[in-house]
Amino acid sequence: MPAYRYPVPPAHEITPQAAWLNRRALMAGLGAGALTGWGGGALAGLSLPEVADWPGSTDEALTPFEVATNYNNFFEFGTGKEDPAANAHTLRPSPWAVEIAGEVERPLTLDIEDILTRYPMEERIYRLRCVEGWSMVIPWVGFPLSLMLEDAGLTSRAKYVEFFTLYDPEQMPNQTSSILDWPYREGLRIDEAMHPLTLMAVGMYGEVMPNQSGAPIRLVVPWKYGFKSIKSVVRIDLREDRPVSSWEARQPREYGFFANVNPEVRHPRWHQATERRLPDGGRIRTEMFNGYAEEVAHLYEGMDLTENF
Ligand SMILES: Nc1nc2c(c(=O)[nH]1)N[C@H]1C(S)=C(S)[C@@H](COP(=O)(O)O)O[C@H]1N2
Ligand SMILES: [Mo]
Repeated sequence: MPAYRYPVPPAHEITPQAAWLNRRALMAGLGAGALTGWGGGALAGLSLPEVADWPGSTDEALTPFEVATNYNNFFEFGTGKEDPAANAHTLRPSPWAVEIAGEVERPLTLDIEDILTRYPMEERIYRLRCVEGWSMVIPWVGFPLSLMLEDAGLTSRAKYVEFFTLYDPEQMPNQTSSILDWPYREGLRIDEAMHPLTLMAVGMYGEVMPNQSGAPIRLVVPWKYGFKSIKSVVRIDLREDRPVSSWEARQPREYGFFANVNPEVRHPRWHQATERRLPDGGRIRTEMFNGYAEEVAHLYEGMDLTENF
């Protein structure tokens, strides 16, 4: 387990949030566990095995866990940043299975319990940057997606990967709204999916994944805008043709397929040259590929990134 300590947020940061949580708890008649999300996988009986340290982690200060789990985008539970923490207690992370199908030699269905013991787990501290202009630094627990794809065996026609979130309005109440075309869908090119930085995460801050952060298993692609990192994945489909993500389908001018963090490509609504590192609000420069250019720039050689944004 990690040798460092998680930063304890100063009182002025935690107090308003704690007060807010207490108010929500009283209103909803729920315990704080359900609200912070630690009731999710933990209450469902999931636990993490041994977790190894990963040498590539950033040494930037971690975003306090209270902030990372109470300021989320997870539209299945509402469009407000506090909605997922307040509402995601209806998600049941176990039983849960992930299906790998399409252009594979051995279609696979893996229970989350199998996944937790089958793959070597690492703690990787990555930056996460949302296209809206905020960013965090999060210690994920997970394993390379490539390991799962290799288990299924790719056919020569496997050129793209499509991911699907669970569709179940009973567990994800905002799926009754038409804000997005459900289930949430995302896609990667096969070389992006097989890249060693591309992670399937099953936990964060040394614990099983909180519901609002995408329990029990989510994608994390650190060089792309946050929306590519699809939460609560149930299906992974290998395909020959390029999939269309939920966001791209809704607004193709704003959400490109590649969604690489790129300070030089403007977004119609949000500034991309700098970002606000949560929680203190200071703005810092956004780096090309979110600081992972050395590892991933070669994937896009010869592509016009203004056109393929
Ligand atoms: N299923 C699903 N996955 C999702 C989203 C969503 O609304 N639904 N939001 C995305 C966006 S916009 C971001 S920025 C990240 C946020 O992840 P976090 O809550 O762990 O910070 O999740 C992404 N994955
Ligand atoms: Mo986002």
